[in-house]
Amino acid sequence: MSQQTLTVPDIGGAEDAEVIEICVAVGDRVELEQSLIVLESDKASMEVPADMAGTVVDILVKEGDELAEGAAILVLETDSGGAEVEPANEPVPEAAPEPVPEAVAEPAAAPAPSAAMEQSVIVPDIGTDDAVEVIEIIAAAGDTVAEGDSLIVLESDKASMEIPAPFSGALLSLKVSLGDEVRQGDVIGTMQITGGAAPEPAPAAEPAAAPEAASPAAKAVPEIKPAAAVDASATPVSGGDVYAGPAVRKLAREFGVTLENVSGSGPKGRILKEDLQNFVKQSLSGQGSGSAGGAGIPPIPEVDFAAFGEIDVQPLSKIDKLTAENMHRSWLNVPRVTQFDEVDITELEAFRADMKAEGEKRGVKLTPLPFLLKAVAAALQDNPKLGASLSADGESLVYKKYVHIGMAVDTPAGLVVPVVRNVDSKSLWELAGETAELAAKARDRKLKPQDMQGACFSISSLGNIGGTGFTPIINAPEVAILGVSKLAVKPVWNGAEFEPRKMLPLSLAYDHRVVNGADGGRFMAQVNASLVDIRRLLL
Ligand code: CAO
Repeated sequence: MSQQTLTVPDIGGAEDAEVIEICVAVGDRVELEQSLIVLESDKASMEVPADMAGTVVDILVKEGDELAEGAAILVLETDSGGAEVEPANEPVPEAAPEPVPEAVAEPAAAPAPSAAMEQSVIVPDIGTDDAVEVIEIIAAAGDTVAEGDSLIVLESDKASMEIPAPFSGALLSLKVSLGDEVRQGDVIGTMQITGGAAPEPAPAAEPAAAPEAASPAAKAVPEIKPAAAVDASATPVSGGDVYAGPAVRKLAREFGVTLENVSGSGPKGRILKEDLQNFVKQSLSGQGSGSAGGAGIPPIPEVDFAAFGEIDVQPLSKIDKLTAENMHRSWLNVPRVTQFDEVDITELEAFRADMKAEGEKRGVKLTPLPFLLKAVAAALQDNPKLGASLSADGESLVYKKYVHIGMAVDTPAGLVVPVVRNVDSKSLWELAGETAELAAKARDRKLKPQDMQGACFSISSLGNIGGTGFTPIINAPEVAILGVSKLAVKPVWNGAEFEPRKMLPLSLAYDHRVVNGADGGRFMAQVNASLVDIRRLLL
């Protein structure tokens, strides 16, 4: 075992990338490639992965710190049994880096540019082999651009990144549209290079720039030419004269703000996050003071909390922001009814206790959740409206022939809802294993987008946390969700006397445009009956 200090890898030359999230804590076990911190520069946000496995013994940065390549992040007790490990970010001598041409468009895929010639513009190394979506087109065919001016913005699930012009000249064509997916090496356009002299092939990469084997680059930006990715900030980009980084552009999209309407207070008129925030504040207060425009919803007044005592402002995680957006959308769009019930699961609990030893043998814990999934799956098959969705035009109801159920999982980064597929055809043991696996993946941030898609219905179980009942928000376009609260032993009248029974509180929230009270009542009655007597699940 030895201790290693992990440092910031090549992040495209950014000098002041801000730590916006720390993904690990002292004592955590860290696997190779696991995200350690998230950095955000004015061009991109990027996760910095571990380049070795081990246990975190010290964290040397805090949120808000500004870091450059080589800055120490944390100290890791590594797994390498006693042998001294090379410092994380030093190049391995045998694997000396190949000279890297400086131009962004990969010359390997195009002939070396010569004066006034036509050149393809190619997606450079974007830190992933996956296809990445074009979320913004900044330049247009016919524009004259300087080397390093941003042409388009790409967004993966890890980062957004601007693709800069590899040369100065005229953009003859841009072959991508919004929503297209591109990969490293794809041709996205052509340029007529101006300025007479052919661009010089760049000098060999500095040996200090570690090769990937020695130091995996931060997952987001990396090989996009540093000078272009960062120094280009000195030159306003084209595209409606909007001059802003991806983080600001993304925020603007989330707010629905047209950046052309926002004036930038940064160097050379760059639009800063604060400019956008001020713009939104002004728009809201204008709306509040005049005749209520838009949806007519009055804004919540801004309060200076620091005036009343010490405060600590923590940025929301990406998941928190997405959840807030989804919840708000559902809240505003869906007329919701919540219906409550209490289910006697005394027998189910006795069966679960009987199965404990077998579960241990199988290495699976049988919680109430798999029973709930099975009971809901059966009730969905008999009451298919609860698993249907309204079509986008509101003219029809889409019934699904599959039974996929989402389960809300509480994670340190926020609420996520992975989906258990084909619940109707799985055994309780299978469901127990799969739900535990999905919950673990959720907490380790290992879920893929497809793991969270396709549900017909969701279950939100707060049973292990507490509460006697709650009104869950529907995960639209699903039309119903089951909330599960904490089991309590209660006196129940059996016709002759009160006896202690284990009662599980359930709440079914549904979209009243699709599900009426009788539908909801029948569904709930069936779930109830299946949980009271789980033999019904065999019928
Ligand atoms: N009442 C009492 N105890 C319950 C219970 C209930 N309704 N449901 C589960 N438990 C018990 C389990 O039996 C287990 O106890 P034992 O260890 O003694 O067997 C314990 O609570 C822990 O269960 P668990 O949480 O590990 O597993 P689970 O299958 O019950 O739930 C999951 C998995 C992922 C749903 C859960 O961990 C979770 O994240 N819940 C939060 C969901 C959430 O945030 N919902 C809100 C969304 S809306 O804001």
